[in-house]
Amino acid sequence: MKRPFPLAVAQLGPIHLADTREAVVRRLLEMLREAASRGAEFVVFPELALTTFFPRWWMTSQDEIDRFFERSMPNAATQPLFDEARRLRIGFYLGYAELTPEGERFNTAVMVDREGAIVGRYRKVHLPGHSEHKPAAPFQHLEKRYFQVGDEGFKVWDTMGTRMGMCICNDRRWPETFRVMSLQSAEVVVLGYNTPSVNIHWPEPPHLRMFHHLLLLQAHAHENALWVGAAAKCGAEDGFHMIAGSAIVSPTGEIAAQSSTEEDEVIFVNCDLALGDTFRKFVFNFAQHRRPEHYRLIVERTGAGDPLPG
Ligand code: CDV
Repeated sequence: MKRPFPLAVAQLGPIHLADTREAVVRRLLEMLREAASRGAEFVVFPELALTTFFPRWWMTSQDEIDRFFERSMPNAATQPLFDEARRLRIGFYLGYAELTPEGERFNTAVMVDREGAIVGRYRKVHLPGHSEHKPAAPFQHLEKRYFQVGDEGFKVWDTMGTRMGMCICNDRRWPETFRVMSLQSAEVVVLGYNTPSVNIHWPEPPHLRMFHHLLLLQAHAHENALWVGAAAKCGAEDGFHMIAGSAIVSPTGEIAAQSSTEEDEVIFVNCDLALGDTFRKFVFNFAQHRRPEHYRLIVERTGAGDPLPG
């Protein structure tokens, strides 16, 4: 029997430094309404969805840094999104920079239910980039400077008729992210991302950025028998290009929907959660077939010579 979970992903085109939160929220509202009109009951917005991807900028003034952070959620700028979600009976995932009352800073996402209430919060664990200034690089990736490592792990929430987990951008490159959530029986994992097309650390061929992004979503969806909804912020933001490729991926590992632009765009799939049940029953049946007692690190050293590193 089918178990429908009508899911939309709302990709954002660029948000420039001069754009206000209010202008961005108007774009989010438009996509929320489109998602609802297409029958979606949950919509995924990107990572750091309220501002430009500010870790590309080296900043030393605390005031300048602080203006990219939210001190509360919802707040005056985002309240209309929560109100509209409640009116339309549609939940959402929203990424933003969180500044806590204690002065901690996280790259955060919240899960909001169809009542417009926050039911879950995730703080990004795998922070890419660097913390020092790289003046020779075309742009910076200063997540390690502006954020702390998330301190709440990878939780899952029973909400809106499914069990759902969250992660953020670079987390999607790590098998542990998805496996920890699937070990807690997640059926859906949602995430947002800002992925620069240029790698500032080595001359990576540009096509690999999109290839790895889709490869990882597809592999993790299948090997964990869950649906994945991934939302890009993309296009030339402040003149720096980021990949698009927002996607909804099925537990088969197939892409069920993918964005076709580098602008604001809604994609939609009426996901069947029963498809995940099938793979969890017959292939990735952890209770029957997983063998954690054999997943030990064993390096056998034979013969003469220098010991292996590590
Ligand atoms: N925002 C990110 O986490 N971006 C990284 C980039 C730096 C590689 C990503 O994994 O897409």
